[in-house]
Amino acid sequence: MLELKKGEDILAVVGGVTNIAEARKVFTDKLDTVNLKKLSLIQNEEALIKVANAIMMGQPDSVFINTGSKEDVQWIREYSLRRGEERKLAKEGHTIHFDLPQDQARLVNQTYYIVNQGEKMSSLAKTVLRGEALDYVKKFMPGIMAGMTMIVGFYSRGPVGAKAAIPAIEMSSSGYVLHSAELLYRNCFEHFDAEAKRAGLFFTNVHAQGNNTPEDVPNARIFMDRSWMTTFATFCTYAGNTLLLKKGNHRFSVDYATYYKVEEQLSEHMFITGMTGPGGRKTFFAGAAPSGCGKTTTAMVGSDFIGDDLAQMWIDKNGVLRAINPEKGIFGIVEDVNREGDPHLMKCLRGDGTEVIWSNVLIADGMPHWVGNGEEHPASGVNFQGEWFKGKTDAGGKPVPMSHKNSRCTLVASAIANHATELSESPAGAPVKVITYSGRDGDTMPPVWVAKNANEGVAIGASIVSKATATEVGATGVNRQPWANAPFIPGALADYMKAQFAFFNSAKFTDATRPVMAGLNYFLTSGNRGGSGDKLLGEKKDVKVWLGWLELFANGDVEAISTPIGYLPKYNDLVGLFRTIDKEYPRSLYDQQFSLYIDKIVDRIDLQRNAYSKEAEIPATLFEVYEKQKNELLQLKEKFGPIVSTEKFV
Ligand code: SPV
Ligand code: MN
Repeated sequence: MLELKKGEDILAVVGGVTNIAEARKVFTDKLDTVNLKKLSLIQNEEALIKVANAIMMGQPDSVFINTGSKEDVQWIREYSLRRGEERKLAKEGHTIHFDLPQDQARLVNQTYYIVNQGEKMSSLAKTVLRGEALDYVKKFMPGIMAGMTMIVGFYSRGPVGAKAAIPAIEMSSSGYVLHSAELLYRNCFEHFDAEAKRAGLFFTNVHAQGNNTPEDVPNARIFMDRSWMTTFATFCTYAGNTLLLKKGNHRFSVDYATYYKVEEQLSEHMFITGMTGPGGRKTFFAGAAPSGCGKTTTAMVGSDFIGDDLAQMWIDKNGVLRAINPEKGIFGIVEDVNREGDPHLMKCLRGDGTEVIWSNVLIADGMPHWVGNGEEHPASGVNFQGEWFKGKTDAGGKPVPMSHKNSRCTLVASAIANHATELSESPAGAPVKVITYSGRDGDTMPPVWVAKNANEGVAIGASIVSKATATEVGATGVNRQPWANAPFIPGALADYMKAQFAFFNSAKFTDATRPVMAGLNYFLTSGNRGGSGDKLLGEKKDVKVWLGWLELFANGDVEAISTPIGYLPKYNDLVGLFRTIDKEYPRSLYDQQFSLYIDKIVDRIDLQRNAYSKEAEIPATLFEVYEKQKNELLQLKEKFGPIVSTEKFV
């Protein structure tokens, strides 16, 4: 359940501005004539009252209205440099931003949904009652922007006019946050009023870093007020915690789709990319993967890359699934980004002409360096922890890597050579034919498998697992990662799942347009498949083969092998695809990758079934899919033993 505008609007309570006349008074008192004039172009009263309340709460020394003009964006860059939030690097347009050592990833233990008494939430979500959140904001946020400028930006999460695009306001005392917003989101200053009217809502984000000292970080909070679609972020700078246009507003979009747009829209943690098939045909994919599991790399393998993190989807009047990227840039992990696996991205990072904000990498002689870049490494430099030198160890004697595992680069997506810029900006969205779900699964599922119907497809999404990654502070162990979206699903998982079943079974799809739904897994290790050691059975660039095979399958160009878990590729079809990436593909490797390891799969089904049994009101369909697959797998085992190669199915 989600009831909008329920309970007190914390921003309004603390700011104290209740009507447009008061808001205008705040503006004449606090804004200089230039910024007052800029703001006069925004007429949406609700939005203006939000801005006035943020000013009254934060008490900045001045307010800067960012219209997205060249001059305004340049002012933001300079403000960030002036305040030391970013520093210039040797390459033109490159800067470095360091987050505090305590603030290198999403602060999951300090991130809360603000809820009203009695609201049902995801069992994976941390919540705080409205009253407690109000107490926090009252205590820590009044005057938090003193001595600083509050920058206000108006953005569209998606191409202006697209059915699933929602506008948002970002207000922050950080130049780095607004500079990042300019690279990652579409400034829609001129269209904000019209977009807020068309969409029927907008999101509001307020961030203040305070003094940005390690002592403050324990007081940091990332609050998302579901009912008022407003976020508050304090005492931190990591963009995943502060630029809440990204994951904060993604969570609101998930909520909105789940409760207000059932069967109409989905909001997913997915890349969007296009593959070119025979005869130049383009087939578009949207794919989920948990944070830190190679989503950016997969997206960039496509010939027509659109987005690497988020997707807003709907079904058009012809029954075609459409997807837009709410973002226009990349906030990508750089560890292991190198020329071999990520040639296009590397060209932007090491070439000239692309504006890049680096975060938390090593800087030596004005150049950024990071682990896994495939280059010579400097003997020393400066990173987020200060001086670094080869052989540096921590207090426990453990080697200190030169860059943080979650160090990132921020740049516009259109700088990437294979970016489909025109289609990305089209409000019609990209026509998506294939949905993929992947995790980080060392021992169970094959590299690619296709659901036989929408229900099995939803079950694949519900069953993603992944090892903990460096994108969250304090996360360890193996995690269930439903739809790779679980950290961003505010409401009950059952509600989200119902919305998935409703969407993918929608009668608006035809047999020809209903998307193919598939699982992907690049993380099988040799040791788990009859070999030895932790070595992966594949390599990064094989992604192109798995997506390439799905491209052929989705267009009816190849037949597949029917198994209890879904359709698997035939060996001969893969051999040809491997040849396109200059690789031999031995039959023995295929057998290792695609034989069904029945005990493992059954264990996985049991793990998921047990976990979901504890969750209230999960649709019976999920358990039916698990039950059917398990029974068929056990029958197979009886006939052929615990490891069943694909030959057994012909
Ligand atoms: C992720 O961790 O999934 C990201 C970066 O895309 S963050 O903004 O931290 O969410
Ligand atoms: Mn992400």
